[in-house]
Amino acid sequence: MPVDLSGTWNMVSNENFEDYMLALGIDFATRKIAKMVKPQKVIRQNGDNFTIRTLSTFRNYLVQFKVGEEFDEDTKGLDNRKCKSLVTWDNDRLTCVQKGEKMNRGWTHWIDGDELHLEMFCEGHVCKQRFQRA
Ligand code: 1AG
Repeated sequence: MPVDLSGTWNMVSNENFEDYMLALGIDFATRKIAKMVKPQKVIRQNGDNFTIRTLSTFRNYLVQFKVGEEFDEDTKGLDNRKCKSLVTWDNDRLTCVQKGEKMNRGWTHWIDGDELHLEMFCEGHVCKQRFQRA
């Protein structure tokens, strides 16, 4: 049985987000606002089916997928690109590869103690976020 990431999680730290956004080509004004917000993750894990909502006062983002099945992702409201995304379990880490215009792009979620971790990476830049249960 894989771990269960389900729940409502509040961001408690956000390292290197600016670099990650720069790698994605996010404009100055958007970056200034985006780095101020503390998003909440609302994750629903039902077997291999996931719904992950990232909610904030500025933007919201929704992604739904089945582990092991490639899907078309439109990062609407973020960098507005189209990706072929594939999420798999790497031991207890839920890992997404986002194939598209940007090289080496993706993210990894895992739980350590009572915290949810997220690393988002793009072209060698890594943003590290931690969340605690709401
Ligand atoms: C994600 O999380 C994306 C979640 O896939 C959003 C996190 C970073 C934003 C990415 C690029 C920055 C572009 C624009 C900034 C605008 C708003 C940022 C703050 C609000 C976020 C909605 C991985 C995983 C599954 O949890 O989605």
